[in-house]
Amino acid sequence: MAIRMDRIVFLIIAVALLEGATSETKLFKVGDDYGWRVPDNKSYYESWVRDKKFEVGDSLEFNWTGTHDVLEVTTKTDYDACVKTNGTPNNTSPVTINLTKNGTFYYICTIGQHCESGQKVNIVVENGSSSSPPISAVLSTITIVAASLVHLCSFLLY
Ligand SMILES: [Cu+2]
Repeated sequence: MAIRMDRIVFLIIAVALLEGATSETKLFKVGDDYGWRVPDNKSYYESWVRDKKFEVGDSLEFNWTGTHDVLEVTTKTDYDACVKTNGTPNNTSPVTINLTKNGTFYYICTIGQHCESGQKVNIVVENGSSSSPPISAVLSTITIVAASLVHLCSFLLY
């Protein structure tokens, strides 16, 4: 029985942590410690984005040394083609961008051929409170499992 009680305590802590995590806003350092630069691997930023979940209220921070900038482009066409002439790039590191609404957002570096070499990132922002069924689903599953274990324990105890 001791083992089962341990598991229940663990699950309750897990639920509490998950609930805490979902309500916090996050600051994403683009590229993490790698920063914002011409990547050795052209798909570096694509891979960086893959395991991230961006929500309204979060922010992005672009950090670099040397000569780079950040330009938000508004269409996938401009992003794919590295069109650098629509808008004014921000060239003072760090650049912090607050994610204030849902949608897909595109950022490129306009220096030289940096964008063509993979210094570009596109992120999808989803509203955490209304449109995140995966996390809610995980939470309710864990809650159900915890409740079942409590029920099972009391059944076995008496
Ligand atoms: Cu650059």
